[in-house]
Amino acid sequence: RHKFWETQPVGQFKDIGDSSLPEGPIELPIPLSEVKQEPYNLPDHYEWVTCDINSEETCDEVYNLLAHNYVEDDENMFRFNYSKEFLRWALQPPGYFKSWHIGVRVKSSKKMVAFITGVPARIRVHDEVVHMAEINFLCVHKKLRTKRLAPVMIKEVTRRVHLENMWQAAYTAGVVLPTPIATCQYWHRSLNPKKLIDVGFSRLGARMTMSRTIKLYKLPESTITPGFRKMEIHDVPAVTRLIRNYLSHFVVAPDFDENDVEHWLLPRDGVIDSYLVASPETHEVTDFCSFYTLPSSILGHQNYKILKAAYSFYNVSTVTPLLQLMNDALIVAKHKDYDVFNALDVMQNETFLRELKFGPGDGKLHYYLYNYRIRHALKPSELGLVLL
Ligand code: NHW
Ligand code: EN5
Repeated sequence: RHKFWETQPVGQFKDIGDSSLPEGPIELPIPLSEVKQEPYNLPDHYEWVTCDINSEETCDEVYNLLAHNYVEDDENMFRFNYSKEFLRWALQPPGYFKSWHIGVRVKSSKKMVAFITGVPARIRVHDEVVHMAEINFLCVHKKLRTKRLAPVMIKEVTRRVHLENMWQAAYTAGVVLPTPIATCQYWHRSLNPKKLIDVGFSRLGARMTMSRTIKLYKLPESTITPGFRKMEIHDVPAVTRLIRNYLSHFVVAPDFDENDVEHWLLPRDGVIDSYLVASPETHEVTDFCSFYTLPSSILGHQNYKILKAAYSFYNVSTVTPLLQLMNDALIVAKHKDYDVFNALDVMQNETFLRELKFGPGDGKLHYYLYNYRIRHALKPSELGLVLL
């Protein structure tokens, strides 16, 4: 069934439920001198390129490949449209390796036709902090599909990760592969219901009119929580303390230090938004919420070309109820003209989704680890990790 994945050090379907298998690495590291030193072979006429995402021209090419060939929903109505600024942010966290930003070009024309990336991350699994690669943006041009190029791309990124002495990876996908550590549900909160219905993202509910629907999703003009404000650079130490403590409660979660928090959570226009509440007495940060910006192209619509979506990222509440904190996040997102606010049922998100009028989407997201076995699949609420 899975000619490629059956050959890889990942949990196999046949092993599900086998409690004799140990938790942890499936294969042991080998000496770096024994890691294949040359790139894998590509079909004739194609060549590997290491992408300099800081180059305007390369970033444009990657952006265009993804904007036309990356992930679509199951009915091909929407396609992710990651912005160039977002790609630069996603691909250059502390300690990133340029060699993990891998393109494939046509030799003659130099046209970019495939892409895959890794970025380094420390991810804790139970009590073990593992140095991993987060793999994302695997994309093969529509005209080159089903020619088994993806397995070559995956093997090549694996080789380049090994060359940096890392042996595990984390990734998510909308498709089922051997074998998910968790399966999560996408939820959607309408902010601009009329547009969402017009473009086919959502439907008018039974016994609902447009005006009743607009009223249903109405939000207050301004945020409710006293002291709710944008995160600033001087907040990094306090946010790091808050988030580290919170993430320690999940089975799988990133091990963020101050540099990671500055990179991943400090606000960047049109990329990442973060808000917090600080105690006026102690100045300690008690509550935090964040969302990233990922628009989708609307495929083949007369009037609308882009759906502006916010995706819930990391949220922590210790004083302000999470429900109220997330309601304020919705109010901010509405003000900033997002059409929809998306979230997964990870961490404690289930405690606010229904109450804040999120509805389940038609998409699922499966989480995977490469070369690390977990004995039992996790509930979404045991996951403290959000990938972009
Ligand atoms: S998930 C988004 C993936 N991208 C898209 O869906 C974009 C649109 N689709 C495409 O571009 C986020 C193509 O359909 C792709 C497949 C390129 C997906 N992950 O070349 P073939 C990520 O980026 C397997 C993993 O003929 P294709 C995460 C498939 O099961 N494997 O197919 C990426 C089959 O193997 P099997 C996937 O349609 C994580 C083989 O590919 C997959 O032309 C990568 C068929 O290849 C997916 N999303 O191209 C893994 N989709 O065994 C990282 C299909 O079943 C692992 N396949 O025969 C860790 C590496 C690092 C380790 C470090 C120690
Ligand atoms: C790796 N970083 O299917 C990511 N999205 O539900 C790669 N559905 O937007 C993996 N089909 O349900 C990505 N509207 C996997 C996801 C791929 C994209 C995807 C789903 C997630 C999605 C929308 C639109 C469906 C259009 C037809 C959806 C319903 C919204 C409704 C709002 C009102 C309350 C009920 C729900």
